[in-house]
Parts: sequence; C-alpha cells; structure tokens
Amino acid sequence: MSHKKTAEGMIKCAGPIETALLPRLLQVTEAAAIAASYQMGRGDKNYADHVSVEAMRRTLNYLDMKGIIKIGEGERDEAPMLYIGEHVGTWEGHLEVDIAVDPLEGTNLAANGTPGAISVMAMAERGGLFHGPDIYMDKIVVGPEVVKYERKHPEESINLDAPVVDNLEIVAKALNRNIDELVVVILERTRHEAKIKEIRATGARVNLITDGDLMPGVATAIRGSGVHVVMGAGGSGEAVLTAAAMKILGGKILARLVLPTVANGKSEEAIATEMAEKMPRLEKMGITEKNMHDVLDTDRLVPGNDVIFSATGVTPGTLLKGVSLFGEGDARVNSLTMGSSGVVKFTDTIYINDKEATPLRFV
Ligand code: VTB
Ligand code: MG
Ligand code: MG
Repeated sequence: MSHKKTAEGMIKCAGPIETALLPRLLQVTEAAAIAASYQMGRGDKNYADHVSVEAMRRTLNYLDMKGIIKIGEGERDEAPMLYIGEHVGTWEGHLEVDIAVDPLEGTNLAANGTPGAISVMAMAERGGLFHGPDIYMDKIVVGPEVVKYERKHPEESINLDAPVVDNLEIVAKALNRNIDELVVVILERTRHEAKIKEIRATGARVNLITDGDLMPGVATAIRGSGVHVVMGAGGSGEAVLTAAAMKILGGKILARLVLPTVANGKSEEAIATEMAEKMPRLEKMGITEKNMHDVLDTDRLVPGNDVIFSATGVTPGTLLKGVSLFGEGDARVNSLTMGSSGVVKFTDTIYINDKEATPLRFV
C-alpha cells in the first residue's frame, strides 16, 4: 500500500477548524486588506489600522465558532476592537477556536504606501496559540531545510544565544550554499546595531526593513523568496503568527520575551520597579518568574495541531501583491492561505461590485 498523500487524503486528514474555516479565513483577511488599501499612502496609520480592525471584526463575527482573540490589538482598556480576550464569531456550533490577528501588519508601510503591509491572522483549537503580552520578542526564523539538517546533526542546532556566525553556518550548510549567499532580514532599529554588524561580519547579505518582520519569516520557508533567515527583536504577536505559518510549512522559529535587563543599561532598581509593575499582568497569561526567560520554539508558540493561517497583501510585497482597486468599489486581492494538513493556496481574488461597469480582465 502506498502512503502518498493525495488531495483526497489531505481533505480527509484536515482537522475540523481547517475543514470549516480555512476558506472563511481568507475572506476575513481579504476584507481587512481591502479596507486598509483605501487608506494606502494617506499618511494616517491609526485610521488605516482602525478600518482594517473593523472590517476584520465584522467578517469574523459571521463565522460559526466560539472564537477568542489570544493575540490582538492590545488589551481591553487600550483598544475597543479585537482586544485580547474578546469573543468573536456567532458562538454557535461546536468549534472552539483561539485566534491571533494583526489586521494591518505594517501600519507605517500602509500609511506611506511602501511595500510589505498585510492583513494577517491565524486560528487553532482552544489552547493552541501562545498567550503572551505585547512586548518585544527576540527571534530567529529559518526554513524547513534547517529543521531537516538539525535532525541529521543534532549537535548543530540554531540557538538564540549563539554567535550569529554559528547560526548562519548551520543555515548555509542546510541550504547547501556559502554564508555570503545567504540573505538575513532584520528590522532597521538602533537596538539592532550590534547584531547588524555581527551579521555583516559573517559576510552574509542583509536586508534592512523599516517594518514588518512577519512575512519575511514566512518567506524563509518558501524557496525562491530570497529570504533565508530573519533575526532581531520585533512584536510578540508577529512571532506567534510566524510560528503558525512555520508549523504548517515545517520551518522553525525560536523566540524569547525581551524583558528589562542590566545588559540593556538599566539599573537593578529600575528593573525591579518595571517588573513589579508588569508581573501581575504577565502572571494572568501564565508567564511566571520561572518561565519568562524561556526560549519558545514553534511548538510552544503554537501548540495547536489544527492550525490555519491567512495573509492578504495590502501594499505589494515579496510574496504577495498589493490590493488593486478599480471600477466602482471593485477590488483584486492576492493572498496566501494554508492549513496544517499541508494545503497552501496562493489566491488571486476579484470582488466585482458593479457587474455592468466592470469588464473582467484576464491578467
Ligand atoms: C515590530 C514588528 C512589526 O512593528 O512589532 C515593529 O514585529 C515595531 O517595532 O512587524 P518598533 O517598536 O521597533 O517600531 C512591525 O515592524 C510592524 O507592525
Ligand atoms: Mg497591528
Ligand atoms: Mg504588527
């Protein structure tokens, strides 16, 4: 008997969330992206974010599920929409779903009309997503070839605390190329000055981005994208969303909360005060003094097994085109939607508003 996966087999092995909600997830990120795209380049990032949050929330509420936002737009008192803990969906049916959203990832990119803004979200069964605070996480993201290499050479593993050169040597070997043929993506921030120097010293090529470290992370798992590693500190929500994609595509992310340390130039006293303030909130999320410095891998960030992910381009990016608006409220959108059975869809969707006024174009 052959055990080759076929489309039929994959449909059968998809979990209940993937089966019921994958196509609907696409519509949610599409709606958020289209709403944001009307604000592209208008210079108002908060308004662009606001309209995409509202569109995402409205469309999410059509879905028959008991949905809880685990990664969202701030906490209850800070954001009226899609806050952590908010219930979404009809709360009918049997599906209990945890949700991570970033309705407009790269608000600056959208407001400036520059490449890389997306609308993105992921879902998993209850308990399937890391529930963490919105503070920076230090990250490293690599593709599935590296995971395979590590399995064959257990003594050579990517390590968040290792010198950059050690990690890049592993990636280079896994991808069967030289270090100077690698591309490392990192946010251009003063906090990364030392790391950027360290990367350059290895001979690797660097792609400094102004915002949006999530899709480059996804791109490490897609050959031909031109991205091999993502490094540096960025949002924790972005880390969980990246992990959802890595879980589906077989890549790997390691991440750790960035908490105040003496190494960051703070006094012991300042650290104690800051931590005393933060701890009660962190503890509510299950983060304790004991586990707060843990390096979280893909499975700890996304323990779920029925995981779905969708991203829709707002402005053009490496993997996704931006939204095109035409006719009278017509839109064409490009998305990447995938589920843990192993199905990956790149879609090109056209929403026709005025059927008579809009002649459909083939390409
Ligand atoms: C990070 C990164 C995001 O914003 O959250 C960043 O993960 C914010 O970092 O992809 P700074 O506080 O240093 O600006 C993004 O780049 C865009 O949301
Ligand atoms: Mg956001
Ligand atoms: Mg973001």
